[in-house]
Amino acid sequence: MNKYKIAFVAGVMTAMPVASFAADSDDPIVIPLHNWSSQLVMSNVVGQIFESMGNNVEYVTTDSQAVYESIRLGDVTLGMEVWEGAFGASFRAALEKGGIVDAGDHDAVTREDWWYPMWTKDACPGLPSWEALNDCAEIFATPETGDKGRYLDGPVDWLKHGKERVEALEMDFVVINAGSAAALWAEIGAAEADKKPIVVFNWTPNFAEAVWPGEFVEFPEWVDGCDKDPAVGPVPDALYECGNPADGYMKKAAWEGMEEKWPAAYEVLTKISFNNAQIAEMAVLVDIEEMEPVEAAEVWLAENEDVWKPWVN
Ligand code: TMO
Repeated sequence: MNKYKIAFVAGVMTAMPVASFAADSDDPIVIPLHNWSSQLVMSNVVGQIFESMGNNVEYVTTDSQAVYESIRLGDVTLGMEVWEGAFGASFRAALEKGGIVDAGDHDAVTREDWWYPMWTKDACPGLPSWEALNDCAEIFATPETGDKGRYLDGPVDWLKHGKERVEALEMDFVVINAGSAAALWAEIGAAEADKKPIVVFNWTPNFAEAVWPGEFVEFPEWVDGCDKDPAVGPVPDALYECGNPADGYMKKAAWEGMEEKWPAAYEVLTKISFNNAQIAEMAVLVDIEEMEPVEAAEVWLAENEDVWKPWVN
């Protein structure tokens, strides 16, 4: 606490109950950074909002599954993008153990799954059904996959269980994990010139929807427990045969101790809610306009004061 704050607190101490002075700790709020653009921009947006309130912030690059254990233990303070499809299972597991809290939903409705650019449908008109995709498997074959189709899944830490799904549904596909999100965009870009049919992991909200019209493959509809109980879902002895939720949540998560240690920042965190257009725009700033996430966050904050200032005041 600086001298000014001490003098101020002393001056009003007699008039107000002590509890109302509860100030945020000077310790840094630890914000995790992951490997896709909207998360990087949003995390910097929120970090810069906290800094504007006088808080200290530290960023750490972490694995996007292991982070829920780190939040639970208080090593990381919060998470801004808990996507139901990719991280619902890890988040639920951490909630059960304790130490992490659900800090509310964003407005955004999310989906993450197998996806194709629209030209793919010309070569496989039965799409978006997964059975039709499977009947077309050979048009997705590459030297690497022999006579089976190639599906480019996300990086392994997004844990999409593509391999398990292919096995459970007995699909004629080989699942390859991309090394990075950029590898997914490169795959779509390379296929675009001669309209080569491809199927890759993608999600919404994202910048990609503004660049390449496309659709998600329709797998057996998600039912709760499909990833936990083999009896749930259309294949009796399998896990992961369901598609990801078609209208998934995006939540914020926080360490249970955040509310007491940084009450003002925690209150702002609970108010923050981004919609699909805002999250897609954050990705656009990096993936199309080629800004660094820190700079993208500065631009976003400068252009959207009407969105975020009410959360702070
Ligand atoms: C977690 N992600 C949005 C990349 O699917």
